[in-house]
Amino acid sequence: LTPREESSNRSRIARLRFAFSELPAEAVLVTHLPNILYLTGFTGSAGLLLVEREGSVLFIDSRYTLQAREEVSGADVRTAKHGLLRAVAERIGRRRVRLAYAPSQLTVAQKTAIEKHAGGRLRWVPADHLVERLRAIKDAEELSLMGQAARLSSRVLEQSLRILRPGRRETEVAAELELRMKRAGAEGPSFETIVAGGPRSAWPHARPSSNRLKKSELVVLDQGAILRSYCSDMTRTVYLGRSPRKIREMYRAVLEAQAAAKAAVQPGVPAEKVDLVARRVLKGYGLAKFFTHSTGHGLGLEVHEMPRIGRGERTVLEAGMVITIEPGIYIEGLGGIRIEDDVAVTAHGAQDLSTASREFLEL
Ligand SMILES: [Mn+2]
Repeated sequence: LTPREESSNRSRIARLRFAFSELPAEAVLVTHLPNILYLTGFTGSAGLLLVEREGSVLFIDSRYTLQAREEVSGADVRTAKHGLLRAVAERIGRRRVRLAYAPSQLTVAQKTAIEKHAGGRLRWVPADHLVERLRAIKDAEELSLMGQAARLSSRVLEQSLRILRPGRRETEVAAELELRMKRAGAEGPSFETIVAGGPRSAWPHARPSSNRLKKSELVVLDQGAILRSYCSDMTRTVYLGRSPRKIREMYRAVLEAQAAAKAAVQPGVPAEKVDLVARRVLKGYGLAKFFTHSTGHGLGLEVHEMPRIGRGERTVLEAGMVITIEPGIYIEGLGGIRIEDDVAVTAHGAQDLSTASREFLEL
């Protein structure tokens, strides 16, 4: 742990305290693991973080004692003997505590177990997104890591194009992409790699199947890597063989929509505006009805996080956010075209983190 990492965890917890100082609460229970990672550095698969006005305690089980000693800073670590929920409840004890929690990240069973073991003077204060709002704005070190993750994905995708040919199974290509990511230093894929050929490319979230790629088909490749806990997410669409003009025109329309959406990215702009700009371009080509998902999403420790770049999303873009811009069109029977990049919001607009070529490739 570097001194810089230690001080950054402390300041993140300090910012969380500031955020909940506006709530009628003495403490926040953090249950969502990516939030715990963000605040303390802990990468384990189980833990609960209690942030109080004065101190913070991360409760773990004995599997993680050594790991937490190495990873955690900014919070005290306690190894719970009789379960994490009971340890949290015992810490609260008979005190009269108003405890903030995220309703979408605590089950009814967990809540009941804490109540059972606490002294009965516990009050719950629902508060979603306290940590997620902090996470949406990346610091310089996070931006640097995300740039590296995006470049890694870009290189892996470009290098893997040469194995794309008729006869290859979708699963085989996906496995190759994931292997290359790890060889390039990634911890793993940030989601199950999508390789979808022909009519299946019209399924925006197709899982790779045992189908073999065929000549004269579109292939959508959507992949991301995790590098030092940060995700990338990038999509390219290629054609196997010489494409009909209609497909090339559709590709150009999607690329134009993506460029227009990127150009609309500015601090102060509501996220829904960026989505609207992409949609308007596709509308001009009569393709808007085939664009069936949002234009993008925030990216960071999780592959989907705040803000959503879609209809009705009023969140205002701020410098330091990292988002995807990924318009796509999906036509039943024919296939899909999606072009996705990761961009950082800067004072001067969108800065591309993904570096792979966006030119339409006919392989
Ligand atoms: Mn995405």
